[in-house]
Amino acid sequence: MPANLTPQYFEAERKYRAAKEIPEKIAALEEMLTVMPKHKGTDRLQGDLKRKIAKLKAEAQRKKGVKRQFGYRVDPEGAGQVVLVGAPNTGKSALVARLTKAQPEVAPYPFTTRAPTPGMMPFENTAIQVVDLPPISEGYVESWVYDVIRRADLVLLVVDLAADPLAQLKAVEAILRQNKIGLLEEGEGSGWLNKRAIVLATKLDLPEAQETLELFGELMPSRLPLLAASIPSGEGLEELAQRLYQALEIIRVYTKAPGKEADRGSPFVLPAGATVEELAGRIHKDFLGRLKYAKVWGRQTFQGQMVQRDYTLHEGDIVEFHIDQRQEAS
Ligand SMILES: Nc1nc2c(ncn2[C@@H]2O[C@H](COP(=O)(O)OP(=O)(O)OP(=O)(O)O)[C@@H](O)[C@H]2O)c(=O)[nH]1
Ligand SMILES: [Mg+2]
Repeated sequence: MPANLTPQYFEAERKYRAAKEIPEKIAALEEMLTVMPKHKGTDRLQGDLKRKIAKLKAEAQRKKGVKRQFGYRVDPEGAGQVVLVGAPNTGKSALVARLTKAQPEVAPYPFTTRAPTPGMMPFENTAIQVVDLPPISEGYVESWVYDVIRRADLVLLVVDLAADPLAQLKAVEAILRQNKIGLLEEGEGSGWLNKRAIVLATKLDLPEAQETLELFGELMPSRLPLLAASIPSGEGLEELAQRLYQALEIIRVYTKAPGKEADRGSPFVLPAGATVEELAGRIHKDFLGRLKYAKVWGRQTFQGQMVQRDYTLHEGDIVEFHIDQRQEAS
């Protein structure tokens, strides 16, 4: 059956071919789909267009939060930002693909990744952002990679149990040190930045990985916590999520209105040691000015204890704010 495509369709198709950005492409494809005659003869074409749209939407989603401007920048999202740093082919992209909905390219050869890919890893009632990065190696590393690492909350240093994990760790650590990022030594001086890091040894499922892990554990600098995992089997990944959360040094707190229950599904995430005042400020600036006191339910307080604005919050606390009802500006 002929498709009987109309001039409007061909016009939309022309727009699609001319489109440079993903949103324009999606819009043109959607227009093609709308103006196309719908009958048996166009079933196949409709299917093709829908698939193309779905693919572009997925791509747009992946690129969200990544800004390209003299390199890249990754907007932080969720409870904390963890960057994956390591030698080529160690499994960084495979890990992001396994832990999140992001789909960075995974390949059995080195230097696959060229741009950052963030993804959100669900953790209990919150999510941690994990960012796939290009490898760090003796060869050329673009300077934006170091900028992304500097801005992150935590480094996950990925090494490969099928290679020489100790050599990889030393090499990566040395390159970062040359770029004034310290993982092991607390360096000082202008531009120097010490970053918290956890080491993850991957490919625990491969033959002799267990022996390599034991040896590596004895030889590696003991300052860094060491975890191991198999990405295909998922072994060790639950513990990884727990340890990442702990290492981010954050707390989840909840708010409630007087006489109502707290919404346990959506925590506020704050740095450990944050006060009632910081929580109020996070909610609204005006709120902060009018805050009189708060009541806190938690393990460190008796239930509904009245506290002042400088009160230090703890993981799981529920906070009820009491504000000055007068509207006058302070
Ligand atoms: N058996 C096994 N293979 C793994 C594991 N993790 C990663 N791989 C494989 O190792 C290869 C490299 O994985 P990638 O995720 O592309 O590595 P990468 O660190 O992102 O590599 P670059 O982008 O080059 O830095 C792929 O063939 C993966 O399937 C693992 O835990 N076990
Ligand atoms: Mg990669």
